[in-house]
Amino acid sequence: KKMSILGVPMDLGQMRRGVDMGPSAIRYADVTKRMEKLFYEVEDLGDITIKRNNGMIDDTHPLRNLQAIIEVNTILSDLVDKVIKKGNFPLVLGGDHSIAIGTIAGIAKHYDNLGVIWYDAHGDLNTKETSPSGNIHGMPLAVSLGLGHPHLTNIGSYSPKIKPENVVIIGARDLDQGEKALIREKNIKIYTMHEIDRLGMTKVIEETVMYLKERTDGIHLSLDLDSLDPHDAPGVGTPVLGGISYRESHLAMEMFAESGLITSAEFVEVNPILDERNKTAEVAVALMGSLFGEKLI
Ligand code: DIR
Ligand code: MN
Ligand code: MN
Ligand code: MN
Repeated sequence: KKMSILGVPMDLGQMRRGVDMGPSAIRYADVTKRMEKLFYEVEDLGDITIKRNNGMIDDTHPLRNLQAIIEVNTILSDLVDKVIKKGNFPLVLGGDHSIAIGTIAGIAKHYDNLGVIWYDAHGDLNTKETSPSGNIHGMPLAVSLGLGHPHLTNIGSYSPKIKPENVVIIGARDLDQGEKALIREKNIKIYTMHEIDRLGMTKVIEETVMYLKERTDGIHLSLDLDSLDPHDAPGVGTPVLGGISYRESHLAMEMFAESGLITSAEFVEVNPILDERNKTAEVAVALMGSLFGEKLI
C-alpha cells in the first residue's frame, strides 16, 4: 500500500489568513507516522509553492484571487494525476477548500464515474452569480460539476469532472439560496444535519456507501473540518454550530474504511491561527487514522 501526501498551503479562496498553515499543522500532528503504523509506505511530496503577493488580496475580479487560484489548481491537478499514474493513494492537505478544484481535476480523468463524498457544513455549490461572498472556497463542488468560470471548470482540459448523481453531501447546515436551488435542480443526494440526527450516522453512511457502490468506479472523500461541530474542531474559518460530533465522524471514517471503496481523500480548512493548541489538525489526523483502517488492523 503506497500513499503520497501533498500539501497545498492555499488561503486565497476565503478571507481569513492562517489556513495556509494547515498542511504544517497536520504534519506536526504526525500524519506520516500515523499512516506508516497502518502499513502504508508514505511519500511526502511537500507543499506546492503559492505566491504570497505580499498579503494583498486581488479584488480586481468578482471571483476574488481568481488568477492565483487557477494557477495553483492547475499545478495541483498535474501532481495528483502523476500520483495516481504511479499507483499511489493521493492524500491532499489544505489549505482552503478551493483546492478541491485541482484535486478532483487530477483524479476524475482516471475514472468514468468518480463518486464524491462532500463532508462539509456547506454545499460549496456557489457560482459567481449565487455567491454571497465572492470566495472561491464556496464554489469547488459547482466547478467540478462544470458550473462556474470556464478557467476553473476547464482545469485539466476537460469538463465536467463529475456527475451530480455521483455526489453525496454529508453534514450540511449552512446552505445559500442558490445552492439549495441547485441541489433541487440537479437532484443531488444530501444528508443534512437533520437527516444525521434523524437516521443516525450508521444509516447515513450505509446508505451513502450502497448508493455510490453501484454507480461509481472510485470515490473521493473531500472532508472540510468545519463539518464537525466547532466544539470538536474550532480551528476553521467558517464554523457553524450544531455540527457532526467527533465520534460520529470516526464512525463514518471507519465505515468508509470497511467499505474499501475510497480511492482518494483531502482534508481541508484547518486554520491553526484560529485553533486551540492544534486540536483541529489532531482531529484531522485521528480521522485519517480511522479512514485508513486503524480499527481493522
Ligand atoms: C459560503 C461559505 N457558503 C460561501 N462556504 C464555505 O462563501 O460561499 N464552505 N465556508 O466550506
Ligand atoms: Mn467546504
Ligand atoms: Mn472522468
Ligand atoms: Mn465548509
